[in-house]
Amino acid sequence: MDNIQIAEMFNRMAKLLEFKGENQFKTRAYTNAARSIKGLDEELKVLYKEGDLDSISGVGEALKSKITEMLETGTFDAYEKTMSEIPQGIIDIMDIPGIGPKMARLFYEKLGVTSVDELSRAAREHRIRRLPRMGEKQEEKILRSIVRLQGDKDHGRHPMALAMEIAKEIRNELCSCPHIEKVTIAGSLRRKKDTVGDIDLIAISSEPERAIEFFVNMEKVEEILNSGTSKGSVIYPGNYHVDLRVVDKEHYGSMLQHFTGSKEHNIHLRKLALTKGYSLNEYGLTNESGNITSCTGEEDIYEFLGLDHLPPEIREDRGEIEASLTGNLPRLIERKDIKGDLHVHSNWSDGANTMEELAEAAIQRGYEYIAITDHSHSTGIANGLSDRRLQEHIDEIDRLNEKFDEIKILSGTECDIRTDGKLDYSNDLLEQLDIVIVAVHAGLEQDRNKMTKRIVAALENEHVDIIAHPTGRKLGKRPAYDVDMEKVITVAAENKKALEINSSPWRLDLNDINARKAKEHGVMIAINTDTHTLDHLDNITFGIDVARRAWLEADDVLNTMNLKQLCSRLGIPKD
Ligand code: DGT
Ligand code: CA
Ligand code: CA
Repeated sequence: MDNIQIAEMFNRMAKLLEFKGENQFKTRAYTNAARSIKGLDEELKVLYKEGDLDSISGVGEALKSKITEMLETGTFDAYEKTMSEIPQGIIDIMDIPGIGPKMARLFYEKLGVTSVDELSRAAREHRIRRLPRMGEKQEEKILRSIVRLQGDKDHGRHPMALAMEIAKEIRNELCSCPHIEKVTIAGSLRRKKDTVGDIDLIAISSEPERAIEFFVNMEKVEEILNSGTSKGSVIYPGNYHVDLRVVDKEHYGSMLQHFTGSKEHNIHLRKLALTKGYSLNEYGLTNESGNITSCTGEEDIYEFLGLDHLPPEIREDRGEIEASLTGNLPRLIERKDIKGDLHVHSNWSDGANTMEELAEAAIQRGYEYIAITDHSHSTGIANGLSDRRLQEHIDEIDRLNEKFDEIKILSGTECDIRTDGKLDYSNDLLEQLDIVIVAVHAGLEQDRNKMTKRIVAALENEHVDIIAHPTGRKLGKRPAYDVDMEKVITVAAENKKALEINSSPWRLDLNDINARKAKEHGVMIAINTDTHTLDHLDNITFGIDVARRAWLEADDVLNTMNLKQLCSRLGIPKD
């Protein structure tokens, strides 16, 4: 242990004692010692080896013996004992910035709060503000800290789209190895989870050691973490942790099934196998007499268990196994179901391309329609359109529609929802548009109540069609703003508005959980790209990934409608 680690452990001990309500002298002894240790020039472990611990000042005898204990064992008895007396959830609460041991104790004693989730619920139910020395401000601050903390949990994870690019690059290189027959992407990346912790690959080879050797020696590998006889792990540029497992043909199916996960899905499958008298692991199904049924394809396992070959995107143990057993599996949406893109920016605001270029690109993708939805004037940096320019925008689209027969260009806006819930354009102006998307771009730090009201107000405007990126999150950059999604979904359902799955790899907003909730409430989803340059149009696949993880079928999605159906839904006059 180095000095910093020892000092941190003392600080932590002081917090634990304070939570327990021990006297101040005892806690202060620990914090003072921690401060002295941080100020030392020499490493304690060196002093200890030289028998010189006595030379440090500001640390009493009792604490010096605890330092010795730490240097010898990595911890000390009193610390372990105190830790075991306090629930982990309370320790997590004390680690939230702005919440110390005293507050954690107050929440525990008055509200029985023993975890971050319980604290979050108490704050949302306004039970915190009623406590002594607390108030509305404090309560909001606590909620914000929790939200931020949850955003930080994503740290170290990678947006799926970026990881996919790296995974494909590695797969291609591995395929050039003469000892490797086939490479498949597994893990959360195969399930298309919005962020992934690492990249998991499975390879078929009859020479596993040589395959692993090839893998760990690839040119771009920065660090070899593990190089074994059937698996290897490396660090790849961009701090990607990559795992490769090598397997013979015979076990490929069970290996792929196992390492695709999710863990929860696998646990459920294993239980199901047990009810049939089999145990299931990465090598296949084993019966009571020890006979292994190896599975060359993963569909063999599902078939054996009486299940459909479940799409990887829904393997999360969120009801997919039950749905398959009862014949209620959804027919998940596919790329070919998409008939157009409803959220696209041109160079009239902050997009890079002309409306014509966008229309051409949409035709190339086989679309029936594309909506040009430039920004409104609040987003000054995005060159948002004034009332007058919006009018010209509409005229320009009319002109272009004369020119193009193969595609319908819808005139739209991505209109700001201001902090008070009002929209940037008047109803008279909105009425002239084919499609109105609204979005929150500023005032993201508003409290839950205000933010929810703000979005609800927009949903209640008769001209609004879609709420774009409804939670405002940006992966690895900022968490969702604080909004009551249940309420937004309910009001969207009442007013027959659609919510967006924004396909930008950095947004993927709504996420899978919220999009599924929306579907369950009968809310239509629009899968949009929010295109700013032509290649963004192809991000639609990432939005479809989210939609599939949300169990969406073609009928749940607005832009699977053909032009005629869409016009009738949006109330666009036929011409
Ligand atoms: P990640 O990497 O955090 O985005 O998520 P995954 O799902 O890729 O997790 P990872 O890389 O730890 O493991 C890959 C798969 O291996 C996982 O989805 C299921 C399987 N697996 C890993 N650990 C366990 C386990 O303890 N039990 C079971 N049943 N399966 C596991
Ligand atoms: Ca993984
Ligand atoms: Ca892994």
